[in-house]
Amino acid sequence: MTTVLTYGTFDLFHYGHVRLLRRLRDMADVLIVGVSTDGFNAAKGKSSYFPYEVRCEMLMSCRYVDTIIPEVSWDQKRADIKRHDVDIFAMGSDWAGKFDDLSDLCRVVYLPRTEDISSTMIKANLFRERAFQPGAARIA
Ligand code: C2G
Repeated sequence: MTTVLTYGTFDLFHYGHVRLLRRLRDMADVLIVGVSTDGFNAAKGKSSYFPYEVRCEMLMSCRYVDTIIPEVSWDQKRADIKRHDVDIFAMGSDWAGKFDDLSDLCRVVYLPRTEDISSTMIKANLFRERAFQPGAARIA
């Protein structure tokens, strides 16, 4: 059984995320996704529109995702790879080369990003159309 692991914020879940997750799931039997917590995002200098729990809820609804784990630090990847017996660590190509140090533990691959879509782009376009007010998320 082949296990693949990836990490990300996955805010405003969009088709760029879906196409990555689908390709990853096609490579393996199990896809584990490390979702950045709100606290870790702050450490990354990122803020997400949806809170961690909602981002996890949307990812768990995705047919390609088998397991979700919290991503709380840059340094947890080695331990996660060992704990979950990961065969492949994979990220989109915007991270190319950044995690090659993990190649002593498992295969490391970077898949081409989907062009012309990102959470930042979505927010910028909605803001420009005055359809997006920062902090407007109201989770029922
Ligand atoms: N991605 C993609 N195509 C896009 C947008 C994103 O393939 N159009 C990929 C990214 O390359 C990444 C994953 O989707 O592999 C998640 O992207 P983000 O949510 O932006 O995650 P990021 O902030 O890059 O956090 O420790 C790693 C970090 O947690 C990654």
